[in-house]
This record gives sequence, structure tokens and C-alpha cells, in this order.
Amino acid sequence: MTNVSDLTEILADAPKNWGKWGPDDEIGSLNYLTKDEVLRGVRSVVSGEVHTLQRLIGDPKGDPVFPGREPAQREMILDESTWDGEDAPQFPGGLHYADDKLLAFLQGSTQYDALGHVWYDGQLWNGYDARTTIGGMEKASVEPIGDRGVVGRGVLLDMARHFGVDSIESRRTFGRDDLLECAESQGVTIEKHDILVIRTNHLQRFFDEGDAFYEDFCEPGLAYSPELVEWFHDTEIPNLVTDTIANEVTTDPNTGASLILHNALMRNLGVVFTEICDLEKLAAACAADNRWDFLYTAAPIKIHRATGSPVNPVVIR
Ligand code: UVW
Repeated sequence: MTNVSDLTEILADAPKNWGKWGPDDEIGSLNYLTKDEVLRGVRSVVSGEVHTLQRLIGDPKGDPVFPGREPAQREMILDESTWDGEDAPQFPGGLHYADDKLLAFLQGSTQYDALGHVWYDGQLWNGYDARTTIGGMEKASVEPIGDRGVVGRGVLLDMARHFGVDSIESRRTFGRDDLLECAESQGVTIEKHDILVIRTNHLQRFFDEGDAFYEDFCEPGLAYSPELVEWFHDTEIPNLVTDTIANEVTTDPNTGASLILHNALMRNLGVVFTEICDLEKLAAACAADNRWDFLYTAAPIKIHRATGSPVNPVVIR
């Protein structure tokens, strides 16, 4: 591609939260989720209805992943057929059991990105040197996020419904004003420190289109603008959760750069990203009683030095 602007140039005047929570911070904007914020989330529970947001790993219909990654492969290691052979392990009392293992990209299913997952200019979140990623994340891995857990008031913005479509098409972008208009049309206010959950239902197209889904790949989603980033900064959003593979438009239509918001929000502001969620049942429930806020809870699996890890967020309405 020609005339692609550099992230350094695009984000030259963008705000940063580096140092705000000290020189050793690894959870960024999750620091906003204090005990009071947890209780604010609890107060949004009305009916006790529970929704889980993880997509099935090993879905017989396929697992959507970012180009270059592969879906997880589960391998059966032990099952009843193991005891057909003579070399089968023998246990006192005649115990048999099943075992399996997973070969998986840690970003290849519903997942939390570590804050150090993306960078430019040789620096990660909080200014950590990008060379601390070599061989495993020395800084800003997913482990501290898993350790802390994420609990707060979540708000669902159903952008597909707002745009009057079943699923948002490739490349379509939206910004701050669209989010605010969507919230207004749903009758919900996004408050400071809310966990923002955005539905596009774009991945329906993965299941409908098969391999054609990856042709000229460009997911729809939030597109970079200084106003949008300022809004995230001012509203102190701790966590952006979506049902697309990468939470934002893949290629920015204005600059040609890839995944600008990963850098403007995650690297610079410490906003934690949760991707590839299944929001369909939650969205239907919210639309049915026109209640769009809830208690959001999640904890990615703790993996030492990892760049991200699978998660099954739980929402209580
Ligand atoms: C990339 O950063 C490429 O992808 P994701 O954030 O979706 O894991």
C-alpha cells in the first residue's frame, strides 16, 4: 500500500496514561475499576439472568481468527480405545479416563489481549521497552489482568441494530458520535468507568460466507479519530469488549494504517481489549426489556508471559 501514514505521526498528539498508576503498572485502565465501581455494577443487576459471552472453541461450523492465525486444535490423548491395546496404563481398581490437549493461538478465540500485545516506536504500554516482548512478555503480559479480574458496570451498544442491519458489513466504520447516538436511541447513558460492549454481529458473515469471509479482509468497527480517543480518555473506559476479531476497523480508511485504536487505546491509554465475543443472546435479552446495562465480570486465564488468553466473560442482568 502506498501513502500509509505512520502511527508515530498519526498519534503524535494523542493522550497517554503512562506513569499514571506508577512505573510498574501492568493493568492500565482496569485501575479505574475500584470497589465502588464493582458495587455500581452490582446495582445494575435487576433480574439475576446470566449470560456467557465466549464463542465455542472447536465449533463444528468453524472458529473465526485473524488472518495468519489458525483455529485451536484439540487432540484426544486418552479415551476408552486406549485400553484396547496392551500398553494401556493400568490403575488399581480398573480406572479408565479421558484426556485431551489444545494447540491454540492465545488470541484465537474469545480473549483478553495483554496490554503489551501491540506497540510502535519500540515502546509498549507505560513506556516499557518493546524488547521485553522477546521470548515472552516480561512486562504487561496477560497474567496481571487474570490476577486482578475485571468487574464493573457494562453497557451494550448494539450498533448493528442502531444501523438497522442484521450484521454490519466489512469496512463500515463508526465513531464517537455514532456511539453516543446509539446510546441515546437505546435510552442508556454511558457513565464514567463503564465497560463498553459493542455488538456488530459481523462474524455472522464468517458462518454464512465460509472462506469468502477472508477475501479482502477488513472488519468493520470503530475508526480512529482524535475525538474518539479523547472521549475514551475523558470517560475513563477501562475495557472495550466487542464481537469482532480485532475490536476496530482493520485498515483505517483515512490513513491506511492498521489497528490504530489498538495503539491509541491499548498502548497509550491502557484500555484493555476483549475480542471475538458472542453477544447475540445478551443483545436479544437487552432488546426484549430495553435494559442495556449489567454487571460484567471476566478473568482471562493466567498464563505466564503470555500476550493474551482465552476467557468466558459472565454478564449478570
Ligand atoms: C492483532 O492485534 C493483530 O489482533 P487481535 O488484537 O485481534 O488479537
